Amino acid sequence: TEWQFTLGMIKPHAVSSGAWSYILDIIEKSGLHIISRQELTLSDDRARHFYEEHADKPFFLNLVSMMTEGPVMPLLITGPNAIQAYRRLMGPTSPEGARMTHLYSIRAIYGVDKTRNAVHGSDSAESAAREVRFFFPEFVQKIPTADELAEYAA
Ligand code: YYY
Ligand code: MG
Repeated sequence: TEWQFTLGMIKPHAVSSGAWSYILDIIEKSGLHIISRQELTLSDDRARHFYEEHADKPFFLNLVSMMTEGPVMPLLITGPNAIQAYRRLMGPTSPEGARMTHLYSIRAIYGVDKTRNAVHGSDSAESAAREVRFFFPEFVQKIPTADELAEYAA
């Protein structure tokens, strides 16, 4: 196992409904740590940039308009294997599918449909690095690696 950082994000419908607070509790209860969080409204440009890998998909415009309809809550999450652990905790993209197979996942509980699926999570080390920098740039630069901290260990 490796200590990792990943980017989570609570989507607008789950911020405005108040589900966000239950979602934070689930993430912490799973053993992951939320070490920073923000609440902000994405501009159209910034939402397009964040989801640029999906620019050619048929759902792109719908996705961008959903992501800009109200405040989102980006989360800086850490823990052992945090990238995969948080993806598993989120559950599959479709909440309907999640309710069939991953009953206690965040998307099964708080997802509404394929677009309003409550949360985002980075899907690889590369996307985690990019997406963490997207929302938490100045802060993350200063975090020592496990190797850098080793000399202080008991
Ligand atoms: O990584 P994940 O969020 O589980 O799914 P992606 O396939 O990367 O799609 C990103 C995002 O796009 C998804 O969370 C909702 C939206 N979306 C959609 O609105 N309709 C689809 N058919 C597929 C994805
Ligand atoms: Mg994805």
